[in-house]
Amino acid sequence: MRILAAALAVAATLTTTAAAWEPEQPPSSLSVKVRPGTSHGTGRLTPIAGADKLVAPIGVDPACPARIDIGLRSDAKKATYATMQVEIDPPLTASRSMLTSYLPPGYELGAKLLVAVPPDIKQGTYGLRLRTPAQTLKVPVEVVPVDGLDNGGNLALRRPVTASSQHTNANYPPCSVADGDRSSNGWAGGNGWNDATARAWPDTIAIGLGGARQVSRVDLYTLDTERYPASRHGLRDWDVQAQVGGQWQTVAQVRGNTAGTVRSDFAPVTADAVRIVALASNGANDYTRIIEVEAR
Ligand SMILES: [Ca+2]
Repeated sequence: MRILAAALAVAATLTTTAAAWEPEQPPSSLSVKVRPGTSHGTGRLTPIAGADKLVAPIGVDPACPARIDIGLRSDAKKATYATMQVEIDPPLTASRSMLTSYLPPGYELGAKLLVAVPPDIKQGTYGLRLRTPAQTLKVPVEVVPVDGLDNGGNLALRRPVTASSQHTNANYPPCSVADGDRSSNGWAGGNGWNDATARAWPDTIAIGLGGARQVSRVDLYTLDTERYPASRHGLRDWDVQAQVGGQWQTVAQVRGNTAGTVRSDFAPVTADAVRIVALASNGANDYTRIIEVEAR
């Protein structure tokens, strides 16, 4: 019986811990990862990038800069101390000027690179260069106003975001729900909003649409990973609202959700902004956690 009691005490402790779950401290968006890769056998250090170009919008919240995966693969025959220089054309600035680590052959070194765009910059194509002693990889950076973005029909992309609260940890900025990245894998790295008021509801987050636009659909991406499934850490209940003629109207309601992505369709309205009124989250029912909100 004593063993059972001890087990129950442990279970109770775990439950308490879950209820008080705090967003884990981020590894920081500037952290560097070393992981096994595949050597191409060239005997050199090869710069790599997660995309063949970076689109960097002008005039967005500095808390949500443009970002791209960068890295370095060791195709060397032996373990080596690998270094890559990161150069960017001014007036753009990058979050690091160098990537460096000890690397066994066939291993990759990776990091997120954040690129800040000053508001008075000229539209155009700028250069980002990733240099190893053997090779330079050039990644064009297309600097465009938000109105010039290819938004795939998502009227909320890179528009201004206002939230009812902001977590003291700067890695959960409200603007991250309109940064174009729907993946929960960026959680705690600047890619999703976590509100600041545990177990207090409602929480709201609103996104301007850059003018009056016809809207008939809103997609919400809540936190949903293997470690933090939506059924435990995601948003459960919310209203979708549209700002029509200066007034907020509820256009859709979601209740009892356990999925990572929810699409709400409604009769078309002409709105300046859309808003999520969060009413409850799953499991611990503690915080609102939203990765992305899209409007069409
Ligand atoms: Ca996002």
